Amino acid sequence: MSYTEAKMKYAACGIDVDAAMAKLKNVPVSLHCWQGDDVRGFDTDPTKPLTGGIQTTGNYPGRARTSEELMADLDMVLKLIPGRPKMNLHASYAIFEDGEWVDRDKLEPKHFAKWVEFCKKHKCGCDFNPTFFSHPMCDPQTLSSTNEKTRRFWIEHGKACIRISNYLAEELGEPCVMNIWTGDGFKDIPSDRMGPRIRYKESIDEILSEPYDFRKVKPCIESKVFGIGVEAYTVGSAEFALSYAAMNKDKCLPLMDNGHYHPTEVVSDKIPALLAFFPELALHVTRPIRWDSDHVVLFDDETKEIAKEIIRCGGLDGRVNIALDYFDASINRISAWVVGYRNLQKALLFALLNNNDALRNLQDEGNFTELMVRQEEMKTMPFGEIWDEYCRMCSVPSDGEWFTEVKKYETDILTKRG
Ligand code: RNT
Ligand code: ZN
Repeated sequence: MSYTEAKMKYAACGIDVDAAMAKLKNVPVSLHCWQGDDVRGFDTDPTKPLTGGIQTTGNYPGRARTSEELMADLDMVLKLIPGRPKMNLHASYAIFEDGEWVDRDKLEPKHFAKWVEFCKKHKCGCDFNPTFFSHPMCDPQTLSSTNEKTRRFWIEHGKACIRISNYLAEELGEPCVMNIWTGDGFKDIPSDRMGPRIRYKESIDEILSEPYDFRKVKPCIESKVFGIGVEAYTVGSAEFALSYAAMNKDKCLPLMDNGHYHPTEVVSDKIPALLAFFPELALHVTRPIRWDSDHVVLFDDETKEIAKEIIRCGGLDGRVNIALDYFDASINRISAWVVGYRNLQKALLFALLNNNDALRNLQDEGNFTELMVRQEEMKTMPFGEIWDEYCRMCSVPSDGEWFTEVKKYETDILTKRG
């Protein structure tokens, strides 16, 4: 079947394929820098393990060890993904020059000047994240620590990150979503569940007291259910994060990571629930297998359902800030990046290719028989043809073409890294 025939099939269902592709092409979706180096960053000893309850597994060759290597890898990734990527950096990816080094509480915009250059080259905006993990000042708590020195250090880090986010937004002319996530919590049953949460709350209050224009810098509060080593109690739980965001709607957004809920809960269902109250929210799209395992995003049912809800709720018009968040060290890292990003694009395009008004009407009329029939029919529409055309339109290789380029890059570059 040709693209034209496929397009006609969609048109017969009342779906405008051109409009769908044109829409998606302009939606920013954040590409997380941390898939390229197993979340290690450049500001601490690279031989130290990851902390904060997150974990990468695998030692596939070719991990980026320097900012130059990471940027070279990202150059490659950006050639292979359609749509409108936005960079997403962690504070630990600061680039120090001429032997300079400062700790996280002293970071400045200039430490991200090279990244601004990189984003300008790629004509993309940039999101940001304070890094409250994998650092000697984690005691192991950060913003909820009882040690005032520790807590101050991390508050100062958060404030520095607001200033850096502001710099990124100003330089790149696109809002910067700044996500606050900590791994604070306990391995075993605590005797005080409230104290850490009060301290966490007060710390975030202090961070957000740093001046910023909320239209340009968008701090987010990400919740979590548990992490490795903090199985019994998470300070920034779902209720904590959501309540904080709800009580401070003029200052921050809630962020949902779909790996951070109990296994039968789905973020797709939470999107409209939150959008009934919040003008805007943020997402980390990932793939949990049994737990927050951060596997590469696939073109699977829940990813499709998340995409559908984003679209049905008008999320593509600025209400939903979409980002990827996963890290697999057991396969070619560039391929991991590209597969996940392309799959999220696929899911969004697939979701755009629905006659949502007609389907909503069937539900509203109580016509559940036809609703089921129509929804099932959409699953075997000639989506592949439209996807190929979208890739052509975005001047990136189609499925079946891009992997050859990654394999060549692996042979020429990645295997030569020690
Ligand atoms: C961890 C959170 C958090 C991190 C990144 C690196 O469980 O999902 O978003 O993955 O900040
Ligand atoms: Zn996340």
